[in-house]
Amino acid sequence: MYGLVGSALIGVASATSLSSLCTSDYVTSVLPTSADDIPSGITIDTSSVTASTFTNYSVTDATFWEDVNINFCEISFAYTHQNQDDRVVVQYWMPSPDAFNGRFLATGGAAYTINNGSGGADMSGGGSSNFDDVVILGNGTANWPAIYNWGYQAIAEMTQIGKAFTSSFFNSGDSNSTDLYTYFVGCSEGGREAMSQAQRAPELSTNHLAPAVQIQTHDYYPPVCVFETVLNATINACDAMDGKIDGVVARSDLCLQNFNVSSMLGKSYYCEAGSTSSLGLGYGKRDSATPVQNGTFNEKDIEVVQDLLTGLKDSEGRLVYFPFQPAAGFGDTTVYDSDTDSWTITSPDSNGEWVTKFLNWQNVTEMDMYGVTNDDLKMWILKGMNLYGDSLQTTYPDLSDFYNKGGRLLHYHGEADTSIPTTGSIHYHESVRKIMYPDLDFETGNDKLNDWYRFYIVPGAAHCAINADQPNAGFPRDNFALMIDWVENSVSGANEGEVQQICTWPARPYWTDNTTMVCQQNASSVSAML
Ligand SMILES: *[C@@H]1O[C@H](CO)[C@@H](O)[C@H](O)[C@H]1NC(C)=O
Ligand SMILES: *[C@@H]1O[C@H](CO)[C@@H](O)[C@H](O)[C@H]1NC(C)=O
Ligand SMILES: *[C@@H]1O[C@H](CO)[C@@H](O)[C@H](O)[C@H]1NC(C)=O
Ligand SMILES: *[C@@H]1O[C@H](CO)[C@@H](O)[C@H](O)[C@H]1NC(C)=O
Ligand SMILES: *[C@@H]1O[C@H](CO)[C@@H](O)[C@H](O)[C@H]1NC(C)=O
Ligand SMILES: *[C@@H]1O[C@H](CO)[C@@H](O)[C@H](O)[C@H]1NC(C)=O
Ligand SMILES: *[C@@H]1O[C@H](CO)[C@@H](O)[C@H](O)[C@H]1NC(C)=O
Ligand SMILES: *[C@@H]1O[C@H](CO)[C@@H](O)[C@H](O)[C@H]1NC(C)=O
Ligand SMILES: *[C@@H]1O[C@H](CO)[C@@H](O)[C@H](O)[C@H]1NC(C)=O
Ligand SMILES: *[C@@H]1O[C@H](CO)[C@@H](O)[C@H](O)[C@H]1NC(C)=O
Ligand SMILES: [Ca+2]
Repeated sequence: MYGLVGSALIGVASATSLSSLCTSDYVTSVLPTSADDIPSGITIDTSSVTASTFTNYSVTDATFWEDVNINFCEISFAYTHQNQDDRVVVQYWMPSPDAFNGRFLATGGAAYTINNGSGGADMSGGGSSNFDDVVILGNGTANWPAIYNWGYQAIAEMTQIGKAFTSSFFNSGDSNSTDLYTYFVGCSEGGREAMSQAQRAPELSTNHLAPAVQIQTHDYYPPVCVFETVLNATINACDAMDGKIDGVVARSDLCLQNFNVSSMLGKSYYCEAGSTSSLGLGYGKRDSATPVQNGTFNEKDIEVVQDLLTGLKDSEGRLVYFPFQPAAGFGDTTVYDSDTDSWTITSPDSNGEWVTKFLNWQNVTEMDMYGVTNDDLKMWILKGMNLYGDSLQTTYPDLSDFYNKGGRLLHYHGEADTSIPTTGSIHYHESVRKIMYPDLDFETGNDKLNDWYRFYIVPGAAHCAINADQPNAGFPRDNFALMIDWVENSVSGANEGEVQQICTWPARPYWTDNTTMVCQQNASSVSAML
């Protein structure tokens, strides 16, 4: 795990006073040990402390931060849980005392790591920070302590220990850990971690397999150029629907209502040999040995594409999980197999492990997709929700505790995410509104909710990233600064409902004269996104 203390936005100043505190002796002397400060049953290993000073460290091209140079002391130490043969390593970055501004920030991980990996969290005693390495103890035996650790406990502990440590490290006399503003920033698995804290405070990984399985169910494998051409045509057709021609589809709701892929029947497609386009292909395997793809859209191509655009359905046609937005792309689709000289579905990669290791508790890394059906996916989705309902799942909608403690949640989702459908986040926001404000209508309930939990759809953004298919679309890298303003300075009023050209859900953007954005709300647009 990995925490960053103070602001990432500090300038380069007074590294001297920092280095005088950045010694393992000093850190060891201020480790929190009081039972009031650290979680019950935890013992910090006082001999495990490391401390090193970083001066003018450059953060560039980061997903969540603007470029910045910072000074900090990188500190790590280990702790154990009573009667458990484990060892957890936490890492914190401390700013110099004059730059410390009373904030504690925890950051999230991605995929099967609980953080960036740099903290080297060892969650089970097995010496690995990758959760898929430790989730089972052997065939048929789940590693429940590691599952709960990963689910929410480790982040909670890192935060509680980190806040107590921060207060004693700076030893400012008038500051204690409850005086610190506490933030969490994360996306993807890191976003799940944020939600896990707000709710006590899993994404349905099975759904990652849906496009490939749906294609297999049709037993017809369109060349990947078909999907690319549909994506390009959709972006072209829907770009102007938001009032601004910029290659960004900021109104996928209108796109869904007004662009019909069947209009592409009989149109031609062409992709050069050997092209390794990244367009809309998710994280699937890419075979650079693809031949020239030159053809015309037939009925089968349209049928498969329509099926993917309308989401995973069971054998009786009932919707199992939401589709991606149109103009997002299709996730993992087809790939050329030069051995058989034919098109086939992509390899499930790490998403298959969710089924083999997490659901079947089998020590298998390469899942066999042959014969897997839509109904199998449905069964696995239900099994995952049942099995991990109180550990990994983050759909609990009652945020009363979080709200009562003054918590504020800023939640966003790329409109062109092809890893996790945008609609999943909208549904979560909706479920919180319905549970927290059951007697208020949609409009009034959302107004109340927006006082402390705001949801933003980021036009054109991909999965926690900018989008090569819609290059003019931005990705918010100033969220943390906005969050600080909202929490500490109660920003609202003048710009309420509009933050840096993003509308607060359920409003959607529209550019009236090609430059001026307004946030508008239409019943049909809301229902098209839900
Ligand atoms: C910090 O590093 C940047 C390059 O990243 C350099 O331009 C700047 O001069 C450095 N500042 C100091 C104080 O060394
Ligand atoms: C995050 O992890 C990557 C890969 O392990 C590493 O190169 C990078 O330096 C890490 N970033 C930070 C901020 O620690
Ligand atoms: C799973 O299999 C791998 C490779 O055979 C082995 O290294 C690992 O120890 C096994 N893990 C468990 C939990 O059995
Ligand atoms: C810590 O700060 C909180 C909030 O200001 C205060 O209520 C509490 O008494 C303080 N605790 C200690 C041990 O000073
Ligand atoms: C789709 O559009 C991109 C960007 O303009 C282009 O590079 C690519 O060749 C197009 N692909 C197809 C199949 O038209
Ligand atoms: C908006 O601006 C772009 C770029 O200047 C231009 O191509 C387009 O025609 C303008 N009008 C509309 C309605 O998008
Ligand atoms: C798209 O057009 C086809 C053929 O005209 C029609 O069957 C289908 O219902 C349309 N789909 C939507 C979502 O309007
Ligand atoms: C694609 O195939 C059609 C029909 O076979 C042919 O007329 C056309 O020239 C081909 N396009 C390219 C770019 O090779
Ligand atoms: C665990 O299960 C897998 C899949 O059935 C099998 O290949 C492997 O040999 C098993 N390992 C042990 C140690 O039984
Ligand atoms: C959506 O609502 C706005 C007013 O908020 C209206 O001007 C616009 O025409 C509506 N658009 C659609 C597609 O209904
Ligand atoms: Ca546009």
